[in-house]
This record gives sequence, C-alpha cells and structure tokens, in this order.
Amino acid sequence: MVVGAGFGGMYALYDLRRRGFTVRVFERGSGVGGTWFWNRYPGARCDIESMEYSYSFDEDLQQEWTWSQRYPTQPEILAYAEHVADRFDLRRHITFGTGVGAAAYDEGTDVWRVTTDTGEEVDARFLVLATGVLSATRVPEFPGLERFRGQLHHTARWPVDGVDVTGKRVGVIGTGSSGIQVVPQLAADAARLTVFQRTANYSISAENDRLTEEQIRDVRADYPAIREKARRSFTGSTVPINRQSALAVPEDERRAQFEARWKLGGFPFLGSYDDVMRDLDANELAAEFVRDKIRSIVRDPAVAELLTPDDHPIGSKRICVDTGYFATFNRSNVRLVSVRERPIEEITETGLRAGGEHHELDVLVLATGFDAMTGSFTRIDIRGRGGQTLAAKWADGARTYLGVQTAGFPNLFTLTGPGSPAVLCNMFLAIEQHVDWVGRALSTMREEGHDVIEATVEAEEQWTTHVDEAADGTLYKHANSWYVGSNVPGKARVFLPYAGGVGRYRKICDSVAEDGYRGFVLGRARAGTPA
Ligand code: NA7
Repeated sequence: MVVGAGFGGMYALYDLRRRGFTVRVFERGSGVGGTWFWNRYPGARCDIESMEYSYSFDEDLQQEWTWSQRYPTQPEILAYAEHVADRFDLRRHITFGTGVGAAAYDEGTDVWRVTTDTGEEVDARFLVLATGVLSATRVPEFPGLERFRGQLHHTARWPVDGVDVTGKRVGVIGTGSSGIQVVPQLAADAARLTVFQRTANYSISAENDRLTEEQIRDVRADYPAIREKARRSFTGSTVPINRQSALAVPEDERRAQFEARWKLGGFPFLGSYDDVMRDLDANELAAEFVRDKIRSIVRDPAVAELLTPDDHPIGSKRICVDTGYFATFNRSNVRLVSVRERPIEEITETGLRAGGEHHELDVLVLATGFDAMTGSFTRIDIRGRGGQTLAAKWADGARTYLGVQTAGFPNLFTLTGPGSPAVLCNMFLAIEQHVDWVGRALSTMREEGHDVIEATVEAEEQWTTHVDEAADGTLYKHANSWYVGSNVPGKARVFLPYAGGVGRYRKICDSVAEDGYRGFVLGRARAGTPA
C-alpha cells in the first residue's frame, strides 16, 4: 500500500507495479499532484528549474513533455502530474478522496492493518508513506481565529476556484516562500494589502523567463548526462558552484561575482562562492550584498529596514525565490506591519489586532507553513511493534535509518523521510532514488524468499548520529526554521534532512543494498500475503 499520490506516490505505484507487486494507493485529495494539488495560491511556483524538476525514469516522457518557463508555475506542474497519471495509467490503482487515519502492525501475521478516514480497513504487507515533506499544514493558535467572519485561507489549502480579492482588504501572515510568492499577486488586485511579518527573509529574484526552443533542445539532447551529474552532485543540482573562497578575492571582484549571480537569479546565488554556505564570514558578505539590494529596491528607508534580515545567515533557512516581492512594498496599497516585537494579539470578527492596532480585513491569508518532514507521518496514528506510535518514538526528534525506515516499524517505508537529503535537493531526484531503492529491496527480498525488512536499532542510532554530524559542518543550525522543527511549538529541535551530500547519500544507500541490506534484518512473515 502506498499513501499519497503526489510525485512520490505516483512513481512508487509505477515502479512497484512494474516489478509485479499488487499496489493500492490512497490519496486524500481528489486528484494527483500532492504539494502541487494543494498549493494553488496565486504566484505558487517551484524554486527549482523546470527541466530538472521532473521525472527522469522514462526517456520518452522527458523528451516529449515541454516546459514553458524556467521556473514552472503550480498549474503547469499540476498539468504535468495529471499527464503522468494518464500516460502511465496510474489512476485505476488510486483511491481518491481517502486519507489514511491509522495503521497498526500485527506482529502475529506481520501485516499492516490500515484504516482509512472513510472507514475502510485494508491489510498490506508493505506500507509506503509518500505523504510529502511539506504537506502537514500549520495554523498557529491565534486567539479568536474561529471568530473571523471574513474569508480565511491557508496558502496550502487554497480553494480550487481561486479567491477574488478585487477591491478587498487583505491580510497575509507569514513571509516564507509562500508569503513571498503570494504577496505581489494579491497586491495587484486587492484594495489594501497588509503583510504581517515576524521575521524578515532573504529572497533572490527568480529572473524567471520563458524557455527558448534552443534551451529545451540543448537540455533534451543531453538529458541522461545532466541527470547523472545531478545524481552524483552534492546538492542534486547541476548549477555550478564557484570553487573560490569569498574571503580570498578583492572586494570589487567579489561584488561583480555576486552581481552576476544575482542577475542569474534564484538558488545559484548561494553558489557564488564555495564557502557561502559553510563559513559565517563568507556568508555575511553574501548576506550584506542582498541587504543592499533590498535597500536599493524599497523606497521608504524604514520599510526597507524592516524587510532587511538581520538574525540568521543567508541560506540557513530555505532561501526564497521571488518575482517582484520587495518592489511590492513601494505600492501605495501595501503596508508592512512588523509583529516581531509586538506579536499578533488576536483575530477578531472583522480583522486582526497587533501592536495595539486593529486591522480591518475581508480576507486573511495564512502563509504560516508546515509541520515539515515529520508531520505528515506523525499525524497518522501509526503503531509499530508493541503498539508504539511513531509520534511517541519521534517525540525527542526523528530517528531513522537512511531516512527510509525506523526501527520497530517493519515493512514501513518513509519516502524522503527525515535523515534523507529530501528537501536539500531537487525533490524529484530524492523521490526517484528512494523509490528505486525500496523497489529494489522488495524485489531482492522476493527473490530470496524474504518478506519482512526492519532497520536495527544500532543502524538507526549510527545513522542518526551521522545525520547530526553532517549538519554540524553547515550553517543550517544557526537559524530557527522548519529544517530544525523550531517553527512548531513543542517540536524537538533536530536538523531533519541529511546534509552530507546527495551523491554521497546515494553511494551509502547503494552500498547498504549491495552488502545484503546491512543494518536491516530480513525475515519471513508469520502468515501468507494478505489478499
Ligand atoms: P515557512 O517558510 O515556514 O514560513 C512561515 C511563515 O509564517 C514565516 O514567515 C513565519 O515567521 C510565519 N509565522 C508562523 N507562525 C507565525 C505567528 N504565530 N505569527 C507571525 N508569523 C508567523 O512556510 P512557507 O509555506 O512559506 O514555506 C515552506 C517551504 O515550502 C519553503 O521553504 C519552500 O521550500 C516551499 P517566522 O519566520 O517563524 O518568524
């Protein structure tokens, strides 16, 4: 059984089915696409380039699908998901509109007993959670939220029919990637837009453009090599990192380099120099360059100062990639309200009170993020050996072996789970690698007469230590962010993804498989395969 029909679940279905397994998928949405099914807010766009942010498993697919822009929009990515579902005839094995509420491992039969929120009970030998890394939405407990009589929308639950804000007074809480993308779009239509910012964020202009026929042709001609290079790389991307140190070059040269990368747009800015993501002094030079850009774009110096990040290294939170975000604050209908020193006090029937002032609102948009990387797993009542819940096991921080399994939960696979590179690389690459690994493991087990696989506690402990050490060499721990779970009150502060490099991670996973699944115990189930 596979839970979720986003890009992870779709490829798991495709791969496991072609290996001859009987697969059933449950998806709570009414269609495929996962993240891109739910995040329909205006301006939603991927921050990875389209020709890389796509499946590589089928050569005809990657040759025939044509992306229109460098950074794909949500509608285009969703259209791609739907195309893949049709092309590979995936829908007949997906039950839509059905979430999985609970799953319990029966130690007597080595079977997962799964209960859906429509009341169905299904047994499965293997349970693959493809529930997404940024899918469990987070709504802060603002006093009075339930009283609000206007329209209330989380960016990741945006209505399919859209929201008409023409002539309306709109408030946005949150200035992460979602807030930064939605703000310019809402500002264009709303009568008044008020942005409630707690933490100023770095954002790099996307410099998005339409892809030319020549660009598409060049990538297609070289696709296999480009994909392979990405798989073996550190970041999962083919964008070159300048191997010089930012500290080793004269100031004018450094400025020219930052300027060139700024013009290139998006993530490549962080690769301006080799040490931007590793050395605080080098990082500060890049950060100051971006702060200067903000000051030069935003006309009101007081607003510019509020928008200028000062409490974390650039890139230590997921960098934002925007289209016209900072310039939006030059519009006369847009106001920035800092809720850093004086937090949001309450939501009222007609708006929001912050800093002693009441803001009248017709529409309130929550761009307040997700319980990332673990929330979509722990929100399901998953019980492994001895009835232990996954939520309880991970209460002090997620512990996994390779991010793909956790001890005490046999035959349960967490696709792109905590302890795997996941969000630190192109998600398609992460998904394909995990699904291929799981599929190969199940095929090998079938050949060898095994049907139970479980990570050992020792392997899990070693891997968890390794994940923690890998993060120590980076700047990620210097920020409060969803990478470390600090955006969710009460969540253990643990750096969740594996920061040791995508290529290295792949090699480790391959060597574990080649070594007879080192760190896993393989065995025979106590009862036959469930029907
Ligand atoms: P993020 O990046 O987690 O951003 C959430 C935003 O919401 C962030 O600015 C938060 O401020 C703000 N927030 C959260 N709670 C509050 C309260 N109580 N008061 C005021 N402001 C609040 O989520 P996104 O959806 O934007 O992006 C998630 C990822 O999706 C992104 O990184 C990309 O990879 C795609 P804070 O920074 O915590 O002060």
